[in-house]
Amino acid sequence: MSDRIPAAGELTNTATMTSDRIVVVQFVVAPFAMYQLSARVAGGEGSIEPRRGTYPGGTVVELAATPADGYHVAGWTGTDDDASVATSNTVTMNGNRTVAVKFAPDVDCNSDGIPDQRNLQDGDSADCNSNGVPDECEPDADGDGLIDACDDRDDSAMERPEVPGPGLGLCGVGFAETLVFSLIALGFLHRRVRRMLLAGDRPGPPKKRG
Ligand SMILES: [Ca+2]
Ligand SMILES: [Ca+2]
Ligand SMILES: [Ca+2]
Ligand SMILES: [Ca+2]
Repeated sequence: MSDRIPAAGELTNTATMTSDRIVVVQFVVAPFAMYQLSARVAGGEGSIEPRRGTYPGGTVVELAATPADGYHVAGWTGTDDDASVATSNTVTMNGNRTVAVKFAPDVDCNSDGIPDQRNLQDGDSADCNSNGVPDECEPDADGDGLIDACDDRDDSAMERPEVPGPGLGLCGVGFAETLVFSLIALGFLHRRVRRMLLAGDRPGPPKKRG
């Protein structure tokens, strides 16, 4: 027998050895917490399972959303991953939980006949800013193929380097062009000099005798 009867949950006690003592401790199974889940569809156009339930603390409950035809998952609240736009999600029951899924009508902004959400899920479209809109549908002001939301450089103001015009100097034209031009000029000069020399050899008009 101990010196005193402990309160429930108390972990220490004493036994004063003034005589033989027999001490007994008793354990009981602690009651574990049970929590309530309530799940709903915000705004309709589909369903969610399970709708409700009672679970031991720490249970990870699988959630499955089923959108109506022509709708897709637009977002979740109260789940382990509210950023998800997938039809499945989880909620960890560390307390009473209320979760909701929201559906939105399918959009086909890139006009390929396939809902854009599926384009993104299938990897046929990129979504660099993670807004659920295929990037080919978003503005690209400078036309470099990178949408404005993901483009940190405006290339529209950049001027293309000027193409040099034809010139006589080596800085304006290439070496080959300069060489060809020089040869043509040399040929022309050669012909000119030759004509001048030939003209000098010709006999002049006969001189009149005085
Ligand atoms: Ca599409
Ligand atoms: Ca996007
Ligand atoms: Ca751009
Ligand atoms: Ca750019």
